[in-house]
Amino acid sequence: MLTYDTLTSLPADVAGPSYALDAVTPGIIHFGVGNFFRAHLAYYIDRALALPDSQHWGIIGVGLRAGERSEKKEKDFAAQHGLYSLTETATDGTRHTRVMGALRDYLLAPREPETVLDLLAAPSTKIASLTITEGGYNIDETTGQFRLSFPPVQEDLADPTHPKTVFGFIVEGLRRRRDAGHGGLTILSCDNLRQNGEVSRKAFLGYARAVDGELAEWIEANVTFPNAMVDRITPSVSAETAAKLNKQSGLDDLKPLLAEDFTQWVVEDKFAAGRPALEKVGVQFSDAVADYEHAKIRMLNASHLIISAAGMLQNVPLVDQVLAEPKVRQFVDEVLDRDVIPTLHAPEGVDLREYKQTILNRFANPALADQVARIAADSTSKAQVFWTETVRSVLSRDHDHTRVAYFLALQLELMRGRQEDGQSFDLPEPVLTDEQRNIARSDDYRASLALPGFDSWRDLLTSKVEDDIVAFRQAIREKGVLESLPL
Ligand code: CS2
Repeated sequence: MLTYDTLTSLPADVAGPSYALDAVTPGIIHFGVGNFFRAHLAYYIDRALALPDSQHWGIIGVGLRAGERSEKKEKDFAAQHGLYSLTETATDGTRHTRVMGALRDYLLAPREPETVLDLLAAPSTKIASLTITEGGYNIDETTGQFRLSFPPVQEDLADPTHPKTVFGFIVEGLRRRRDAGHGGLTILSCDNLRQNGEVSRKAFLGYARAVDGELAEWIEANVTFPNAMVDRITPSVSAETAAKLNKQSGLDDLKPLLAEDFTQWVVEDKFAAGRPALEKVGVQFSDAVADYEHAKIRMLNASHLIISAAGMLQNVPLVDQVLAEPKVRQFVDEVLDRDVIPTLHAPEGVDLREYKQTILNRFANPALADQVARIAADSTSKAQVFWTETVRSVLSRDHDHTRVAYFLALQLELMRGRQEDGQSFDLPEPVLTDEQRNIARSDDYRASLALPGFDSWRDLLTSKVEDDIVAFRQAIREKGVLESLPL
């Protein structure tokens, strides 16, 4: 097992924290301790902890859901003192393994709600960060408003001092902070959303207003919500991959992690209670985060969705394998060149065609073995976040809508859950009701156009576009993905 004791005898090519772990105190409380967080925010903080006078920026991770998986996580992190190894792999196969020390503790909120609330209220906590997934912000895509009617939110509103949702926890923590005179903090979203800071503001203020108008005003005046673009491909780690990583590194790590060697974080410098010197560890601060976000989400994440739907339908499990098929690569390339790049405003100094090449090369990294099933999960939320502007811009002007219609057909076939060879599969779709899932899985082409995944562009679906989507769905079923791609 990886513990404090093993740090003194790490294998020769494995690096460990260069700062004293027992000198680290918590300054950040993070909700949603998944692989992406461990390879991104925790990676930058690990590097920042090695800077002089920076040891007060340790992270306490919080899990919001009880259950076997979270309990196992809690047990594993406790056994390893929050330590885990991160192996960064480059496309040419070079590897680098490092033990991360930024995560100082992991709490299960349902088990220790008061500890979580005390931490949020503590003056030493300066940042509450989030990776709660694209759909986790509970925003209604048609109205753009926080959904107060969502049952877990209703439960928190009925008893706000005993919260269960992330909104309930943070807002109750902020109430205690205000009452204790401890000042505000920064709510830092690290999720792939357009304007993730603005979305967080809407969500937390939407909830806070429903609890207590004065508290909401205090939050508006004392809490900041920086927008940020986050980027690092972090595959899921199966037991098999974990064993392989341990074999390669020589460690005996319960929670080894794998990521590409590329990483990027562009953030607005709006931190209400200070921040680590992140500019010294590779973070870019910018007032034009939106340009970076739009380019990343509409190019990388949107093409990831094409690849993952194509892979799921063809039963090709890894991203690099799907993209190795020249027709898929050509289709992705054409979507980006013809439908996406013309709608973007390039971030300063960035050439979007070069950016596209970098993305496609990253996808082709075989050492990552990134799973299409990871990306295809929760595709209802993701398609709306990653595709809305592209779909709207293509459908609202006189522009060839063929590729967009094909993507929408692919998306609906993915939600139908049947491979080309007839085998069915089941992916998590947390925002769909059972009834909506049944519609998605049925053969009713028209009814599926009414699913919530289409909310953000339904008003633009002419009968011609709808017919084309249906025709593409039929072609995908009859001929398979590769033979039906409109090239
Ligand atoms: C993926 C992302 O899950 C997804 O939809 O597209 O996790 C992707 O790997 C990251 O955004 C890369 O930064």
